[in-house]
Amino acid sequence: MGVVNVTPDSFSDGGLFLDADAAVEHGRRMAGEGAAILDIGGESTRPGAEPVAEDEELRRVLPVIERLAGGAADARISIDTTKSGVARPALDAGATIVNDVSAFRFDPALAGLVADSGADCCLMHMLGEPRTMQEDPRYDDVVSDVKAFLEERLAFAMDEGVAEERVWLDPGIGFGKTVEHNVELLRRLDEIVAIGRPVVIGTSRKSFLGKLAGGRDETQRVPGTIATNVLALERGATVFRVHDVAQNADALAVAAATFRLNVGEGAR
Ligand code: HH2
Repeated sequence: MGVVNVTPDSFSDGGLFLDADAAVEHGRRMAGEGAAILDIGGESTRPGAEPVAEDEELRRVLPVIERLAGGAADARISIDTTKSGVARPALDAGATIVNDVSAFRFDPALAGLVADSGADCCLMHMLGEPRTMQEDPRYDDVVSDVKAFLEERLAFAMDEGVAEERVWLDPGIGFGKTVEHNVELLRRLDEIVAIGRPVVIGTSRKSFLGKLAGGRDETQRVPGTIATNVLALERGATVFRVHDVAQNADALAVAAATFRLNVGEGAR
């Protein structure tokens, strides 16, 4: 899953793809590099971010979705939003996945929209909201707490009519988590996979990778991103949300071939 941030303020690529032509070209290139999904967002969720009004968010993403879904790229289109007022036109324009970092908490009506449209959805864990989530995050046990949250949100989605097989789950790396919380979630990701739904993982360029590697800035976090994605693959994740598609796709292809070989040998 390649990230297309049509925003002025995203944490690692804010402003680079605010222009629709640049965003479409970026999406087209990532699809060529192997992204099966393009995740298009018009609102930053970085720690401390202020909400973006619905009409502004729509103004940013809709022209990009129309062109990428309309044949500019050979990939499925995901709309990264928490608002049904943005998701509805995006789905009408050809998006087939709704990626909601609030897991239907901010706009519960989004669940019914997803149900009616037959789209897939990704429900992600976040502690509270972006504005305050990094202020002293605490858990009893981060993996058990995140797992319980995702199970509850899956049940809510199904109550609202979303088919179980349409739901993907994401532990929300960096969303109200310390470095230790992020590492623990990755180390025990198999416990989230055990819920039984596809697991999405989004570590790409995030600050904990910079801290663990001795203070790397956003542009220097590709090796750390790859390390976490290979570990997540081994623990059962199936969707990898990244900014640097070519490098991650190569690493995951090699890792996947190696894991398959191990499985085969074990079976003989
Ligand atoms: N992370 C970000 C945004 N959306 N969606 C899912 N499912 N999982 C994630 O980990 C995730 C996400 C944050 O990254 P980015 O879009 O690059 O930054 P910003 O929110 O500043 O635009």
